[in-house]
Amino acid sequence: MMKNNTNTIVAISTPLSSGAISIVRMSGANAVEIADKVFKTKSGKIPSEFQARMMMLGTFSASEFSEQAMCVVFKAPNSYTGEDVVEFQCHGGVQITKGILATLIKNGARLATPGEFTKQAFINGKMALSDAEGMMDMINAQSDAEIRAGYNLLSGNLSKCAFDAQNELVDILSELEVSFDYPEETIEYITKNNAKERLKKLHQKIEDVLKTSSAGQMIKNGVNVAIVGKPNVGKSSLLNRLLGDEKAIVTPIAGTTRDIIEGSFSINGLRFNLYDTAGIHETDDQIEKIGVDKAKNIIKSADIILFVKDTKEESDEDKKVKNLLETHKHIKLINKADKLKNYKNNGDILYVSAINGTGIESLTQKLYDMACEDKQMEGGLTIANQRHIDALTRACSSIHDAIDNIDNFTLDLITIDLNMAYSALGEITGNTTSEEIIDAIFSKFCLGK
Ligand SMILES: Nc1nc2c(ncn2[C@@H]2O[C@H](COP(=O)(O)OP(=O)(O)OP(=O)(O)O)[C@@H](O)[C@H]2O)c(=O)[nH]1
Ligand SMILES: [Mg+2]
Repeated sequence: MMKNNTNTIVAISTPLSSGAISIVRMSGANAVEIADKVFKTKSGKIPSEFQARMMMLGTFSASEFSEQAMCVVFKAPNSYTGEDVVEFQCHGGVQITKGILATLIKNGARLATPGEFTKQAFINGKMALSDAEGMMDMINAQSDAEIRAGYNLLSGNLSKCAFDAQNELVDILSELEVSFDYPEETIEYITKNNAKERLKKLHQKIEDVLKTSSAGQMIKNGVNVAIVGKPNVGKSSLLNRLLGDEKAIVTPIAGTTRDIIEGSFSINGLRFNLYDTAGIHETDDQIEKIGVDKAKNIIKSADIILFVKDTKEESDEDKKVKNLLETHKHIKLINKADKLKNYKNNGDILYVSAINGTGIESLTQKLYDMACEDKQMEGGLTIANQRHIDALTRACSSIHDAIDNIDNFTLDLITIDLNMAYSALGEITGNTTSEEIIDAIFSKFCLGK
């Protein structure tokens, strides 16, 4: 682990705009000493005399002004960063907050870089690398499912799995080493077989985590749904109904939509990205033609397609659209159900009305079920971060090589495989990770975190 640095860092931890309160956070060996120079309670107490984690009211003496503020001291190691931390809560004006920051810098603190508080927490063993990334995912989350996935990372589910795997590798390696020191063949045979079994189990465990990646990526990126069909069947009306917003222009004129109209909404906390497209048909209109091409392209990248018609009959145009969908996950809809007298949903076709909302609930349920099928959504941990996926994939493949090599090769070679697996896992836990990777991760954090 890296050497603890004694720099005291400071940053504004809340968004810099006028609000009710702002928080300025300072962390490092001199944090309390610096705070002593600028903050005093009415009865004359200074931060070094405060009880830890007790919020105190007092006066902050900035260079240009004095301000009534709250101050709380966290003593190392019981703080976010693991160092002494002092936080000031002040009135949320931009100038006040900047003034407090400037005063602390003047008194010896240094402006933190983005993510530096969390990096310090990592350096002091407060969290593993993947935990810190989970925190960032939570902060940037756009749906409930994303928050849940981020929380799972932050609570250490992935790092625990990677730490356990690293320990198991060390254990297996040391057993193998001992057996190679004892040249009796039976011992070596038993140990090798035992190691092989353990490695196979470990491989399976990591593969199980990798299996959650498709669900994880779906949670992170949302499910892409394209609405396609011939002109005037009500695609844009459906988009508006699903979004609960009049986002797309709707008219009785065929060929209203030309550009792709996008919008996102959630079903059970999972984000769906909708794409409304131009009605697909043969046309001489130059602009509409471009729209039709765009629609055809978006079909290729969609996860699910809503194929919309407005009658049961299938026109030649419908057939053309249908041909584009054969290999895609899709839901067949007949819209304008409000105009129909007798209809019955069957497993294949869903009747809906964008105008009065009939069938929309069944549609969202079907979308959700379809998005989640073949995906491991339960069990908490889902991984979505490409960095984690790459690291686990490499760990798996090195363990696989070790299993293949164990019977026929020397200990040196197996050691190389197992070390490679260990380092790959280290990219998740933070053991053995290069400084560049660590810097790259924390630089993506916001300032003051
Ligand atoms: N009765 C009824 N009319 C609908 C329904 N949905 C759409 N419409 C009408 O159908 C016409 C076309 O609707 P749009 O949503 O613009 O259809 P579109 O498929 O986006 O059409 P293009 O963009 O031209 O391809 C409009 O007059 C809508 O009011 C519905 O559920 N019931
Ligand atoms: Mg339209």
